[in-house]
Amino acid sequence: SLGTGAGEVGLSKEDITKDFLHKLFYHLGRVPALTTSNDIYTAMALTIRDRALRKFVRSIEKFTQQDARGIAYFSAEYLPGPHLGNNLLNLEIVDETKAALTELGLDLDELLDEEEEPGLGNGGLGRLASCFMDSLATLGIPSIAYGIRYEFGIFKQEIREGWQMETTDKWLHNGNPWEVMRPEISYVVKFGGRTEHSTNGQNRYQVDWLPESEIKGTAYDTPILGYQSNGIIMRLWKAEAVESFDFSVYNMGDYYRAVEKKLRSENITKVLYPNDENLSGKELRLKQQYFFVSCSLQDMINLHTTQGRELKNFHEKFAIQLNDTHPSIAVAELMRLFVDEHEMEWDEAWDITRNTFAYTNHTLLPEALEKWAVSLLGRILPRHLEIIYEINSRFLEELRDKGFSGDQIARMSLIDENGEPSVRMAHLATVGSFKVNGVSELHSRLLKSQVLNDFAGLWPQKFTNVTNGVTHRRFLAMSNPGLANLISEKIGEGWLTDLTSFKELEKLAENEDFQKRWREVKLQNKQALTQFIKEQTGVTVDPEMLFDVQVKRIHEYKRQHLMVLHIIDLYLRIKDGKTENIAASTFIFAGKAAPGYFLAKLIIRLITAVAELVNEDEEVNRFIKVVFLPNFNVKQAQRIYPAADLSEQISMAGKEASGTGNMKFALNGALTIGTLDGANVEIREEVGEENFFLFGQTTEEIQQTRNEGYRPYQYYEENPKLKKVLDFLSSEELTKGDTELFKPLYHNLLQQDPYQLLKDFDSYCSKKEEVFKLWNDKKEWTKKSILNVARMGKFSSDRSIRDYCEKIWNVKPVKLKE
Ligand code: 26W
Repeated sequence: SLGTGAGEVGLSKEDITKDFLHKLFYHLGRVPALTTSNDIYTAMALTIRDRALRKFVRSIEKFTQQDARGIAYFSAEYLPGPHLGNNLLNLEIVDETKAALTELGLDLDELLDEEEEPGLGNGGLGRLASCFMDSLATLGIPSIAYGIRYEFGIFKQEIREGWQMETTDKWLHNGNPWEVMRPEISYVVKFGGRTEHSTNGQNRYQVDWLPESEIKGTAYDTPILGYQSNGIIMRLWKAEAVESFDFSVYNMGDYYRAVEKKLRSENITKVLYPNDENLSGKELRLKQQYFFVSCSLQDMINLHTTQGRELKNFHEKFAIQLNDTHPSIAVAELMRLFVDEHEMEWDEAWDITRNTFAYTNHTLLPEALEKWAVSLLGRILPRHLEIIYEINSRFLEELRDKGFSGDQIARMSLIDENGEPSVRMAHLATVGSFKVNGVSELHSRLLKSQVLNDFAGLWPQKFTNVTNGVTHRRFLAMSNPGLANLISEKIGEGWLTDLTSFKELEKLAENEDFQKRWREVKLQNKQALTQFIKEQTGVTVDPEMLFDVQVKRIHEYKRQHLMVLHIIDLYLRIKDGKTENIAASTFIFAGKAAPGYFLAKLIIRLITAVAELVNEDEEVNRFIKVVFLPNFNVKQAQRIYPAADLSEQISMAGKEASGTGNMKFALNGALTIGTLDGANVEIREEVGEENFFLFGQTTEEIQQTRNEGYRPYQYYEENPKLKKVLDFLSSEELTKGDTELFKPLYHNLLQQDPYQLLKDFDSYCSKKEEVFKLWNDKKEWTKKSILNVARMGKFSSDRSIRDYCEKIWNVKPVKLKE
């Protein structure tokens, strides 16, 4: 027997040094004198991965052996960010590793800089999934994170002549030391073809799916550690060709055709679709979704049955959380596996299925609600379409029995018959789940009153809220060590596992010494960002200025251009010599635009045009500077949040489901200027309205404005300041002669203004005046900053996960220390 296998991997400085040199020599075949910085990073990553593996290697077995219910998180996206620093923190060996490297004449920060992050997500939804993994691991909840191992993640963004350019993200080009390939864990997934219905020997109605093609999915496991705790597994599937007869010796003549087929199979997990909040209806995307869902469900059934358990207990052993509708085809797939492949009766299978899934909705935007054309779905997944029809006909029957009207039934149907018939995935997820949740109080309320209103009437108990959270370990302890150390010095380190203990900082909010040190930390962080900005953009900024920041995906509803309108107003004022009430500010933007989203790309172009104008004008750049940092990602975000003074959360009310950047900024001591949207509402409630810059219409007021027949042109005509700012969009000065450049934005705002920027403009500008005023009162500003941090306890993802445990999964967090 191999026994327990490997010997111990120690955590002392000496152990780390020894293993590091060992990896460098035996794994990479290098001697210390002849290494590249990537070799050094890789050797250290492998050294730390061994220690991570040590923690998680038994967690899959534990997962199935234990009696409690395990959680499978299904998400098409993850954004874990760099692993090395976080793993060091979680293993509590930052100092040891630093010391080991220093002795070798190496620098930990340089190593951390080498790591290329897995960009396996678009934005908020993917990052939330990764924050949840951190908390699940820390809280010791048996769980698996299933997803897709995209070979190319979210594109890299470059700025050329002011425009966004996309290049492919070859994140695997130097190998990936954090993952373990599991060739023995693989499943076959079918596509296309037709079904055959028959009655078999035992008189059982049997459906066989005769697919057109088959693809193999192989597991790649990455350990995700918790703080002072074991880890969980992120299991991502990669598509490969099955070793079918195509590859057998009998078919040598067709070798090239076989290879082509293999290449086509591997396409499925090649690239992440870079659209957020806008569905493209692409066949390959449906295939990706089905592929990862089928592999994951087969894996779970395999884990379950190899433990000798019966499928009728499946829902007692597992809850599956659907991260938006992207994995919602799982409802039909689990039914197919139960009924067709495991010969379960429909009613029993449906019962188990509905008690297994829970669905999180992340958006109310109509253009983001997934629908698949019946024709496409039927061609790729013919059996699933039949199953969806069967689920639907039984569901609509139930509605008829309950006396629902024809209109209501048409609205609730899983099939949308308006125009091209399509499957409404949110309805499938809702019908197939035991709980449905939104991601902030406001969003959950709107979900019930708008998008899923009829369903909330039918099943009020099914609907609940779990407000998002963020891991304060990555987004404070790791990325803002200055502030973390200052806080720990005052209240100890208990906050690492209990963010509510930050309450104790309240009593220090007016302490002048503490305030001074608080400001020193912020200034240091701003100096570091200043240097980064210089490296990335060539722009020199002054860390003494107010750092006013908006970083997130570029989208009209998020209203980056509202911030730009205000900057233009400042520019015009400065040019007019009216500089009295302006606090010297650096405006920082970052974020990617979906490659096919023209107006979003034009907003980036607008920011870069304003930046160029402002930064080069000696008269103006003493007062304001504007920066667009290219290629926003987790790694960059970790540099930005600690250095921000003001956080811009200015979406049109009712559109941002939650936001999570808002939490990361406030956690790092930025004050927020924001609308009553998403989790802003709850942040303001927690930090106190006097410590939050609120502006703009409420969701209800927005609705009312629209109902009354909103005419943006009227605001343009009646407000001379706004008119000047908007007209400036086509000035020679801004456009360098290309006066047509921003016309599409200009017309959009004057004619439709779907996100009511013009209506909220005045309210935003006057709030900015208050910001400037407060900025000049250092003590008051610092006090509010401290109070913001002190009152962020609610927004740890540990709290979110505890809420999921209690309100949805019905499991108890039990932290198993090793
Ligand atoms: C079909 C294309 C598509 C792709 C991704 C549609 C929608 C998405 C995501 C749901 C977009 C997303 O990331 N939503 C964000 O989710 C965060 C986590 O809950 C919230 O904080 C953000 O408000 C929400 O926009």
